[in-house]
Amino acid sequence: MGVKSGTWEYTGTSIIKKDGTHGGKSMNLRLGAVVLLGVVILGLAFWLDRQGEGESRITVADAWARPVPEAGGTAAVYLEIENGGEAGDVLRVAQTPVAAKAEIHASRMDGDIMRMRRLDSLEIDAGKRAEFAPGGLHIMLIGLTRALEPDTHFPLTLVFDEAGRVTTQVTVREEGGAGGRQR
Ligand SMILES: [Cu+2]
Repeated sequence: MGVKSGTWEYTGTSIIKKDGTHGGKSMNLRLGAVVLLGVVILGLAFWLDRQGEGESRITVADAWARPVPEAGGTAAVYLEIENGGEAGDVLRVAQTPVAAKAEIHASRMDGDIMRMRRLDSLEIDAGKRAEFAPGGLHIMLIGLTRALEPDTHFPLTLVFDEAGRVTTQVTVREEGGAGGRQR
């Protein structure tokens, strides 16, 4: 049942003028136009918002690690992370089935001693590239579950705030060895 007020009756879906003139139909059209305009404005606002925010677009390439003869030890994975998107992103977590734990590490020289420390996260700004290379950033694999045989591969998953999970194949090889850089 509708709600009566004066000469108008609100039926829930349309407003009909009770004296039977064509007023009801034009009200209906006007209401429809207002709703449509609202939808268009909302859609536009959402689209503009997405444009402003942009998106991160993460690619991981050239992942490699030196061979390790037996399980139980550690290994370092080197790779390149590129953010070709419009927004920055943050690397938080690394996972691989070949190690109990994978951490983000940064090395630096302290006098003659190479020291490394664990990073909780690594920011990669829009349009920037992070190079993980010997003597610098690396993914530290701790507690290898198996040996890393030369010329084999294993999966490594990196988890980013925006891009989510990105899995890459790590090539086991000597530095600058056969296979070289690959895309
Ligand atoms: Cu390390």
